[in-house]
Amino acid sequence: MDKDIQRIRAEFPILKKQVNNNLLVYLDNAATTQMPQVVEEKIKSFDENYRANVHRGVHTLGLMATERYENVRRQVKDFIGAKSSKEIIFTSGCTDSLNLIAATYGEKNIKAGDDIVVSIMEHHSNLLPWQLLAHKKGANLKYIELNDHQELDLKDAAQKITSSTKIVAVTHVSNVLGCINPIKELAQLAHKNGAVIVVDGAQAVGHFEVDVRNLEADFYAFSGHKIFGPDGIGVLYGKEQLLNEMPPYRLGGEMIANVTRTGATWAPVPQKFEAGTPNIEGVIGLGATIDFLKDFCHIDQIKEHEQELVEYILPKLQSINGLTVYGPQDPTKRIGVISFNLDRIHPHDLATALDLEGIEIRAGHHCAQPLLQTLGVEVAARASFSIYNTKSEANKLLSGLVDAKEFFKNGFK
Ligand code: 7TS
Repeated sequence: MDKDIQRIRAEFPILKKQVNNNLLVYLDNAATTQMPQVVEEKIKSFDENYRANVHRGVHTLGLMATERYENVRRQVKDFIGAKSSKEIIFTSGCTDSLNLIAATYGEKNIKAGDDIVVSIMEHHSNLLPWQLLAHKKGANLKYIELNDHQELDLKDAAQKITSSTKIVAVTHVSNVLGCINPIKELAQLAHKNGAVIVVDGAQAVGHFEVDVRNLEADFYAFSGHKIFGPDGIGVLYGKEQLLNEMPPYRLGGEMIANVTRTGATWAPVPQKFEAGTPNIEGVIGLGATIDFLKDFCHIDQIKEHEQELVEYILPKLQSINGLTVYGPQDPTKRIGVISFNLDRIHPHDLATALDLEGIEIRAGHHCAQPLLQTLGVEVAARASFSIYNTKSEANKLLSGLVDAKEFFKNGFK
C-alpha cells in the first residue's frame, strides 16, 4: 500500500512544494483536493487540439468537442451507477446543483404547510436553498438531530419524516463530523412517505463507491474540485422522470426546442438544464479525473487508506490533553475528515501556527453554523486526509499541535 501511495503522490507535483520553508503537508482536502498532472494534460489537450463550443456547429472541432463532452456524461453515469446519461446534468458545482433542485423541483412541488426535512449537519449549500424555499412558500423546515455519538439520529429521522414531508435533503458525509450517513434508509423513509430525497454527495464521491440507484437517491449532487478535478464543474444526478417534469433553471442558448416571438418550448433533458456555453474544459477535466480515480487510485484503496489514517491518528489526537474531536469515535463510521478544538486556542491561531510549519488545515465554521451551534462551539479546526497523505504527515500534524499547545500556553521559549 505505501508503495502505491508514493506512486499516487508522484502524480501531484504540488506535493513536492515547500511552504514556509517546510515540505507542504496538505490537509485541507475537504475544501479542495489537489489535481493530478494527467487532468491538467487532458484540459491542455482540449485547448491545443479541439477547442470549440459544444452542441452547435457542424465543423470538425465542434463535433470533436461535443463527442468528448458527451462521453464524459456517459462516464459519470457509469461512475455513479445512474440508469441513463440523460440523468446527468453538468453544473458549476455542488452548490449550483443543490440550488437548481430547490429552484425548480422545490418551486413546483412545495406548498404552504408542507415539510422539508434536512439534517442539522448540512453544509449551508444544502440548507439555505431549502430555508429560502420554506420561507417563500410558507412550508416548515425540520431538522434531523444528532444522536449521542454525534451521528445522524435515524430514530429522529423516522419521527421527522412523515406524510407531510415532500423533500428530504441530507448530506451523504458531513464536512465537519466526517460521518457517513445511512442514505438508503433515509431514502426508504422518504419514499414510504411520498417524499423525494436530495443527497449532497460533496464529501462522499471519490472517497468510496457511490451508486445512486443502490442508494435509491432521487437527486445526488457533487463537485469536481473535491475529487481531484477542476474547479467550477459539478454534477447533478436526477431520476429522468423527475427531471422531465421539472421546469428549467436558467434560460438561454441550447436549452430550447423552439422559440417564437411569444414563447418557447424546452429541449429534452439534460440540455434543458444546461443553458449557455457550459464549462467544457471542466467537463473534459472531470472525465480525466474519473479515469484517474478508477484506474490509477482505485476507489476501494482510497476508502481503505483514509480509514487507516483515521484509525492511526484518531486515538493519538484524543490522547492530547485538552483536545476535543467532533463526530463518531468509531473510525469505521468516518471518512478522513477530523474536526477538533484544542484547549481555548482559537482555530485560526492554530491553523496559522501549523501553516508556519507547512501544514495546511482549515479553521472556521466550515459553512455549517447550525451544526457548530449544536456542538456548542462557534468555530473548529479541521484536518482532512486524502489518498496522497501519509502517516508521516499525520505525525507532523500531531507534533505541530503539541508544539502549538505549548506555544500558546508559554509563549516563545
Ligand atoms: N456540501 C458539502 C457537504 C460540502 O462540504 C461543500 C463544500 C459543499 C456542499 C459545497 O461545495 P462547492 O463545491 O459547491 O463549494 N465544503 C467545503 C468545506 O468543507 N470547506 O470548504 C468547502
